[in-house]
Amino acid sequence: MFIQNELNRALALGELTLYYQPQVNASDGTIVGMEALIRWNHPERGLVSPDQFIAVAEETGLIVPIGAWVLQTACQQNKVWQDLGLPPIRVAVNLSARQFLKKDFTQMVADILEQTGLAPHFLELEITESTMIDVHRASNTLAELKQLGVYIAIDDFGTGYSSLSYLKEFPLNRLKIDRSFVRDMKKSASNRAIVSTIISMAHHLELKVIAEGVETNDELAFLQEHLCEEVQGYLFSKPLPLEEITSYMQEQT
Ligand code: G
Ligand code: G
Ligand code: MN
Ligand code: NA
Repeated sequence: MFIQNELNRALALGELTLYYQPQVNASDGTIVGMEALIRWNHPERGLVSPDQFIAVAEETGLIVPIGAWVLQTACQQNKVWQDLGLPPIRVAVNLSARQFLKKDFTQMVADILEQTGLAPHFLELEITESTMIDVHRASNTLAELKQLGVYIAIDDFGTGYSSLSYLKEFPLNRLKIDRSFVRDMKKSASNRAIVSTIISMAHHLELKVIAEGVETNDELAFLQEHLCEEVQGYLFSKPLPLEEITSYMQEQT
């Protein structure tokens, strides 16, 4: 496909860029993290969303070098924010299964942390339930990452086809409630039931919870009432390019 050759070049030509979206403490509104979200600044097509190229990158294996670039860039940027004197926060990075399940993945993360000087507890890795389907390989990597001291979140929680058994077996830190459940909570009693039940289950398993796609004050109020620790969504900010998110952080402090 056309896009594949172009994607090959995109990394080398510096056309890939990271946007950042704040993750906020639900009770006091302080920024606790930033999710890094990749964009492709295409010379003709403009800003291309990851939905249009991550799948191709996964099929071709290009996700491995692209993913390494994302990790490196996000860790380095978080260190720069800290060096600017901004309050220390986590940076959250999305991972594809293919990238996470590679044999040398933990070593690569360790190398990036060492090279950027970012402390491990300022990095959170977001994996999806589908990454857990290969239980044996996932469990080895998760044990190594816990040893390293980075955090693990399950992204899009509740939308995958995996069983829940991994939740009690693996060293995880956080569930990210998928935005499809947060959306329409006001109208949908089932969505409210799913959201409150995920929070309660997570807390019983000693996991923290972040809700994504929070767009309204009503949604925020419901999540606060149910003791969801963190929130993320357009109510606070959409994903922004580096300069804008840095200004946003400076305004908040
Ligand atoms: O930011 P946006 O809504 O366009 O993201 C769309 C999807 O792309 C989300 O599911 C998100 O997890 C995924 N995504 C964004 N950045 C990355 C990345 O750096 N690596 C991987 N594997 N997926 C990403
Ligand atoms: O799958 P993942 O959680 O990584 O996807 C994050 C995506 O969700 C980003 O592409 C971002 O643009 C999108 N997003 C973030 N906040 C909101 C929101 O409040 N509403 C909607 N509709 N999308 C959001
Ligand atoms: Mn994510
Ligand atoms: Na998600």
